[in-house]
Amino acid sequence: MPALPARPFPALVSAMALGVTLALGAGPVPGADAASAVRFTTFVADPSGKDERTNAKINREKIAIKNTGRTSVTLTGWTVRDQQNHTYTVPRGVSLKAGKTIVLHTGKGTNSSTDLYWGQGNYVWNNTPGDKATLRNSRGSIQDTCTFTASKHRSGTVDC
Ligand SMILES: [Ca+2]
Ligand SMILES: [Ca+2]
Repeated sequence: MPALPARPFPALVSAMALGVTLALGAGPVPGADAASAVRFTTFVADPSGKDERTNAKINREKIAIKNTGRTSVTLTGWTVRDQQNHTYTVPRGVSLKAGKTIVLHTGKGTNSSTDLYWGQGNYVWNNTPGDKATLRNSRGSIQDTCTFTASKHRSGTVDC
């Protein structure tokens, strides 16, 4: 019996199978990124108050990324993108240890082990429902998405 059924997306299926294998503790593998383990948690798409265009206010727009796996993941080259194709690329030297969370702020700031800064001078995430964050790994494979839905519109925050 073939290992993989004939499906429209064999590459995706094999990538998922690889992720599962790694999550089960296959150990460090060169190039492994424990793909499915890294995901969005909290998405503050429209923070409270007016959208005054100050850096401090813009940085209240943020999205948290968590490594739910058991091994550290290098995030360099990963991207976060909105529905309008504003794209943030994680710079060199950024990794996320098992169980840790890093928060991507829309505005400017100094990156640390807990916070990343997109460097935008204006808001990226829409105030209206429907904007969607997409997380891709360095190979361009989608790892997670989080949509600012109508039901969450009042609070401005989504639990992904
Ligand atoms: Ca806003
Ligand atoms: Ca947007």
